[in-house]
Amino acid sequence: MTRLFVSAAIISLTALTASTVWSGPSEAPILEGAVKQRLTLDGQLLKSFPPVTINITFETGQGKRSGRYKGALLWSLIESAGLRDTAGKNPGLRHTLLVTGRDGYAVALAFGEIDPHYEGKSVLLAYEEGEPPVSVSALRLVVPGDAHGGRSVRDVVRIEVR
Ligand SMILES: Nc1nc2c(c(=O)[nH]1)N[C@H]1C(S)=C(S)[C@@H](COP(=O)(O)O)O[C@H]1N2
Ligand SMILES: [Mo]
Repeated sequence: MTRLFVSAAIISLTALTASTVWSGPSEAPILEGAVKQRLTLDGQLLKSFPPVTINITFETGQGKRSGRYKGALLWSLIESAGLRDTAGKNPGLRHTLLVTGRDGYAVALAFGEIDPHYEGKSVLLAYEEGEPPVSVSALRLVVPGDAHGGRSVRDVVRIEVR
């Protein structure tokens, strides 16, 4: 009797958790803007790119943070989406990326920072590991070389190519 009650409680709890956590496919982060192909940044797409792991340390208002993050290179995503603007000299260098978190916090990166022909920095959209841990539903921007954590956007929901 008790066991039945416990399993019923577990089943209803599971159902409740599932309905609370499930936010639908339209809620997945997106990459859009001045690109040929808008991307839905779900786990399947992110894991289709070669995974890159990076150790970073940055300063925050609450002291130093260190973490190891695994994710997809932002450059791979941009290459896959394709820049719409192909006119004139070095079109990429005119563009920026605006990365926004669920809370509206937003930071900009320059195209030239991540383009392998220029600074070629391994900026990641991290979906595994990290502290606090990231996941495909709580992506984090990882910007190696930044002294402060200000550009390490938590819970990325949108990347706009401008
Ligand atoms: N979405 C979002 N990401 C954010 C912030 C924020 O307010 N919102 N603050 C940034 C700042 S200023 C810092 S120092 C780091 C702090 O990282 P932590 O929250 O993991 O400690 O997060 C960055 N990422
Ligand atoms: Mo910060």
